[in-house]
Amino acid sequence: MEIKKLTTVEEMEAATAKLLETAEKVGADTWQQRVKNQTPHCGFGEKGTCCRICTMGPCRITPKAPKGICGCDVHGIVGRNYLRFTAGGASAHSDHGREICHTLYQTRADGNYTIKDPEKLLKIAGEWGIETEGRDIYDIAHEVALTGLNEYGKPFGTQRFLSRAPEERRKVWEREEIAPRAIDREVSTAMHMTHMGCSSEPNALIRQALRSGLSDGWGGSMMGTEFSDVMFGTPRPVDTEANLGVMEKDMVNIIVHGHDPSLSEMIVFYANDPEMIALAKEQGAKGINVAGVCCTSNEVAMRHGIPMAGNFLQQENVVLTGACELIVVDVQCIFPALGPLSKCFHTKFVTTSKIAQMPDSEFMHFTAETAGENAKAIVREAVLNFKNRRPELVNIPNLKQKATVGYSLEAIKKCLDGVTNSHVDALGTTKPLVDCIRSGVLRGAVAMVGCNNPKVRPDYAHIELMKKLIKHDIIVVLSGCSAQAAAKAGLMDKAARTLCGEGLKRVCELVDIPPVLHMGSCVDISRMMLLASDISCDSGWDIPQIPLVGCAPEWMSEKAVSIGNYVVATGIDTYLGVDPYVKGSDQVDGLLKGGLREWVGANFVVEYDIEKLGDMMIQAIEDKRAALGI
Ligand code: BF8
Ligand code: SF4
Repeated sequence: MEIKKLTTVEEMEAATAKLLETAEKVGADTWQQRVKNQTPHCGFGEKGTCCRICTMGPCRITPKAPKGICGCDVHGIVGRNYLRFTAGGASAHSDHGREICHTLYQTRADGNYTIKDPEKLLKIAGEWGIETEGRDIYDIAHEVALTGLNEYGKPFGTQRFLSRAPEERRKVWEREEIAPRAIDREVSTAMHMTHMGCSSEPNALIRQALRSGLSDGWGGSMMGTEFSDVMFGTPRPVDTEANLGVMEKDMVNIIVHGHDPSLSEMIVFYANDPEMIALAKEQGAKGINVAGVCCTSNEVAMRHGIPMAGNFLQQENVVLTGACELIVVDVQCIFPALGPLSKCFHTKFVTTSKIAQMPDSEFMHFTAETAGENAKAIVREAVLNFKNRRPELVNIPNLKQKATVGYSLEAIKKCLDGVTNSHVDALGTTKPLVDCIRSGVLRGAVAMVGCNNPKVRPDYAHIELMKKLIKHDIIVVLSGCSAQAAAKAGLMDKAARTLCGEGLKRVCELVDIPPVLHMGSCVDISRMMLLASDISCDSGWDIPQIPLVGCAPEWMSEKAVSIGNYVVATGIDTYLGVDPYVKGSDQVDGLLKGGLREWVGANFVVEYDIEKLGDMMIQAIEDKRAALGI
């Protein structure tokens, strides 16, 4: 079999270098330049040893000044900073989930948003004890949405979705007093604990970081994922393409960027509207092409096969192609740089959410009630902008790869079911996967997630680690910008199975899957938590025993830290390629990298050397196998 040819990081970098020439020509500012301006970074910030939570400070910890003015030591300061970082991430993910709850509340049979997966809705209603018998599906949806919204502020009890975790795990969370209560309460408690004159004891601070993280992963994010599936369909394998070459020279290019599928779904819908396509043709374009950036891209790729233009550090590149008529964004991971950058081209930069308003953008408020007309107006604006393109600036790199995406947990189980014909229950099972791991055909699994970060050569860590892992018969599940790195390189093409070890290759052939599986956006890491829970139930292994680790080699955001906290608190060791600003305190650092194991059975590992990081993960998986005696 011919070995699959991947797109190399060098090829991607060469394409970027060409685009940077355009940037220079038009006098545009880019992140590559801004990194130079910001380097070296502040050492206090990097170590987490600067406190500015009251105006007696800011206090910076040095050997000469080992305490802040209030007497807080370095461990308290580093721990508080870490907890605030986590709370920022948990709030962002969970607020995304809240928006999705509101959208679910707006669903109507004849409305902008409808129910596409009633089965999933009924399943959740059943789990939550909501009456379904003889009721209209939209009545049920509204009650589920309202119940979900109450998860944010309920005065008593813990998150409803915790019931999906294995019993052992729930006991750990209770024992350690980290079972998450109301989502907003966990964020609020984090902010309160870190107020001047509250907690400065590292154990207490890190415990609350785990709890806030869990309120995200098993609360807000999980609702975001589940209700998105209910409204927009649970992803199933679908073919698409990835990298900047998906932009079309002769078409109107609309880039959707951000996170909330409520917006991107509507844009995709109206980009297919015959009236809009006719208008595009009138303007001299061959049609309308929608492509995505960041997690929004994952959402619409997984459900509609919309091509993925790129990940986080490629967002400026889409504008630099000179072929982007409009870039429409909602929330999170959007560079404010896009405003001034788009002004150097004909590109319209449209912000839509009151949560993310930026200078030099056109604000077109998008709401669930007016979604249809908002989306149509945005698509129309893009189409009418086609004529303003400056042909001399157009340069679309000739880079793209095929990808099969859409491996929700349900889809993975269905694929496995198809092979074994087990049909153990209607919803499928992970037992065939467990059998493969038990027999050693697969050594284990890695959940690779997260961003790009200029501190790591962009995409290099993701791609190199994936190549290494699949060669060792370790299956990789992906989300977020890590997933797009894989797709851009060609690792999500089923033909990439030629790069696997013999065992994984056999599994991929039998099940007809690529060796790295796209599980969705960052809120969809909740899908991975459910996958781990299912494997635990199907195998009888406790989650920390499963030959499974998490990895975020290029992470950068507060959300990523919140995720890291809930992945570790769920019992999955997590390997990072970037430090979470805690080096200033050996106590906090020691807790995260070791002490947590006593609480939750897993911890963080940080290693900048990507080769070593990969070796460590493989070793950890082999150690877990040995401990299980398999
Ligand atoms: O939530 S992986 S850069 S896009 S933070 Fe952002 Fe990071 Fe990408 Fe999605 Ni996740
Ligand atoms: Fe300084 Fe304490 Fe105020 Fe922080 S809370 S800025 S350490 S005085």
